Amino acid sequence: MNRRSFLRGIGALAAASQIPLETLLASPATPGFRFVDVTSSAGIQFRHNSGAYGGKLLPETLGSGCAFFDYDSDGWQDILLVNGADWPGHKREGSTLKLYRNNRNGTFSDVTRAAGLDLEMYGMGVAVGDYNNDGYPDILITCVGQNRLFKNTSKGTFVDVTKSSGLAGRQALSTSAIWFDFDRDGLLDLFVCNYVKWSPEHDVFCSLDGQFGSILIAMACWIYSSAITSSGRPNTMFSVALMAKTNPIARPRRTGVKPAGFFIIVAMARSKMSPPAAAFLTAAQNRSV
Ligand SMILES: [Ca+2]
Ligand SMILES: [Ca+2]
Ligand SMILES: [Ca+2]
Repeated sequence: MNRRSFLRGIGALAAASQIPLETLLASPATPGFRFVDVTSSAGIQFRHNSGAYGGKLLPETLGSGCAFFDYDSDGWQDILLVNGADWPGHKREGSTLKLYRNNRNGTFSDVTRAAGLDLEMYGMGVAVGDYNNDGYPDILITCVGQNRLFKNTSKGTFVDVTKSSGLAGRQALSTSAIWFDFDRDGLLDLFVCNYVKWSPEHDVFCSLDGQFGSILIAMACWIYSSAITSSGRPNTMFSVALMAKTNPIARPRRTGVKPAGFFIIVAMARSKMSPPAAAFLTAAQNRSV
């Protein structure tokens, strides 16, 4: 139910019951539970760094994601927090991902450095999946620039396999990603969502009066199908299988900026894909227009 439907329903209920609308809206909800902020007492000390220095760059308004996952397979959920970074030429504090290990008593310990994840990158999101089927979850960090894939060594550490996995050499503003078995071969494949073609040089300031503005161009999403080699590393069998028709997604108007972005996803080789793959593409196309 969206907000409009909710308010319409509340209005109808008020009219039918003759209870003033203000009274209904003011009534406290009783979901039967409540949340308590335990961030500090749990040992989580994390501050997101957007890198903002006054340039008001687009990625500063996005990100970043986080994940609950059991990286050491001890049966207790651990926490990974994605971080941004300082922009080139505006170095200030330095910031990295943060991995917190569950101490099994309501507290967490920062194990970022011990896990080999004390790395700086402008992260957007994270997708967790055991791509090599060894029972230990691996992580893909979507970034501004180069996305990063980290393989879980099963010894409490991660190694960067971005290059050996075939994911290197692609710069983008990637937002979210998902692991799923694209072709039902038992091995997780990877779908990466990209936002728009962006660089600091092309980040034009938009004003509400329409005097300054830019047109952002949607960027193709990527899909990777992996096969595990004898070394346990994934092999990218094919990469770009989708293309996005470029569209202007934001225009300055005199009354403000109206986001009107959408992707039109087209299968480039639909006829060569398995029925599940073609069905996925059809669904993606239907939902994205
Ligand atoms: Ca754990
Ligand atoms: Ca794994
Ligand atoms: Ca697969």
